[in-house]
Amino acid sequence: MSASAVQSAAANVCDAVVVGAGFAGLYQVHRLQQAGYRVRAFEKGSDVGGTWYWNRYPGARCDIESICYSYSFDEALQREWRWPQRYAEQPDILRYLQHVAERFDLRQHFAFNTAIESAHYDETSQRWLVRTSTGETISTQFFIMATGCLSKPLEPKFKGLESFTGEQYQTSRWPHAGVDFTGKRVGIIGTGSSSIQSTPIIAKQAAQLMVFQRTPQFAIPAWNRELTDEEMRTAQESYAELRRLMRQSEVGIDYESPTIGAKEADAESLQKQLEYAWNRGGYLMLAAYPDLLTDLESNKIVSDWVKEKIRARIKDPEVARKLMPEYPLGAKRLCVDTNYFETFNRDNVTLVDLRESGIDGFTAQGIRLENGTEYALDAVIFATGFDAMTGALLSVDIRGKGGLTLREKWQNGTRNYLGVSVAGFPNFFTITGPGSPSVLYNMTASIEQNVDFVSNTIDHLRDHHYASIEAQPREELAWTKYVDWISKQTIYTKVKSWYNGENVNGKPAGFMPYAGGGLTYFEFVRQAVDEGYRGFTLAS
Ligand code: N01
Repeated sequence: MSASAVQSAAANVCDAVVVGAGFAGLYQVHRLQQAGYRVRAFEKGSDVGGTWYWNRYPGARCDIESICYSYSFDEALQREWRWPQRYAEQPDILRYLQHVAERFDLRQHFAFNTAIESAHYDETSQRWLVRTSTGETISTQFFIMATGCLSKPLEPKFKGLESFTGEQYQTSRWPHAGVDFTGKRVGIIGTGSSSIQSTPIIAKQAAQLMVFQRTPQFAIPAWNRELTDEEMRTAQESYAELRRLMRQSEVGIDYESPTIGAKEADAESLQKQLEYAWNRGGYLMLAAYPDLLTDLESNKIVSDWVKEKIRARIKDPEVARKLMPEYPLGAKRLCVDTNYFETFNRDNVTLVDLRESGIDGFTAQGIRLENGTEYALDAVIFATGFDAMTGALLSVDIRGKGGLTLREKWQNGTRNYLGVSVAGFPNFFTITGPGSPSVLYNMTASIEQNVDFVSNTIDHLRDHHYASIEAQPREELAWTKYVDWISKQTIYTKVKSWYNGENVNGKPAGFMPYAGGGLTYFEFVRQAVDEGYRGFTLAS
């Protein structure tokens, strides 16, 4: 064998393959390479960033306050980074992740512009054979999907779309150079977070904007603003305490909430508390009362109050009626906005209510509704969402013991243990898998805790000379049933949403994230570890 063949064969044998270069993949690679493992990492995009690499639409920003939306693992990193705004916008978050990649020299471990096509477990060698889109095959002991929850966009499927002669964009695949809509008639389909963030900005630029709405959404003002030097300095100096408080909460952020439910509050204190929550803004509205996500009566009190606030932002009562959400506040992912509802007061913005007549399809000139109404467009934007939580995992041909595919295993719904491990798929980990709190928790904080779990587990196997770990089928079933049961104690199951897969045709319905709270979840994980990896099989 030539020297270069030996070198390339060595590169194709490693301890761990990590997929994804977002918050999860970057930290996972950092932890493993710090501990001396041979790591290969792969990313479909041309650089680091994950969600924040792809979602470059105008107005994209996080809905968790910036100072909480960052890594906690390195004190110097958190002390040196300065967030410009209360809610960081996409370019700042991307800059942060690029900074992290440079600071810890992580890019050297990644192959960019490279997708993972398959990962097959070989029972004889107890290793995964991972194949890439560039034709490489890698043999690895551990296979880690750090692919995020909202990384597989739904492809727009509309009759006649191929005949449309205007420009087409997707919020989750926005051109890096940006788009100039000046003077154009623009249509945006969808009214989830991506649309709610981009609509006000596009409306200011376009000649006309038509917003095609199938389901009206709740959005709470972000009250975004610049962070002062003083605020940032205080945060930097007290990060240790802030992180401790974040980890003590069920959602991974530091907030206060009253101890009584909304339905127990008297009228005066209710009004005061709701105004307070509204003025804190954004996602913190859900912390107005502790029972909003579990008690429909309490939720209705607050939902009705929020609807009045929304109504007051819209001048035309008929437009306001059409924009009014009809489901419990927070049951679909709560949107955080800046001037969304006010945008419908502009003369160049039209709300098209698809509940009156749905989209029939596209013509060469634009969109035609089922009732025959046509909207001429120069450009259309699809803000139509994602195959959430499982989309990215199932887009890889993952096969465990006996050649069983993950898709077959999950054909009737997701099954795993603690959201991280799947029975029959040894040494395979998901960082933000279904069955973990992920999107119901501060993502950066849940990622860090699960990466720590995976990294510590790999260390444990190495130190105790085990070759593999996998979930036990009985514990997996118990966890899956528990995740389902706990979701039914909440209002999340009262409406169709991407949380329960009902936005994707043919996807098995079932609430995917763990809804019992992050604090509780991480305690389950800790206990399982303390009890010698209870629920897992460790094999030599
Ligand atoms: O996607 P969505 P998103 N015809 O699924 C509509 C995160 N995120 O990209 O509700 C007409 O929420 C669909 O209608 P309906 C955040 O977690 C975070 O906006 O299914 N309409 C809906 O209105 C968020 O929740 C931030 O009836 C169609 C919209 O398209 C998640 O990503 C920012 C349609 C899809 O909304 C997803 O948000 C952005 C059709 N055929 C995103 N198909 C932050 O702030 C779909 N729709 C951090």
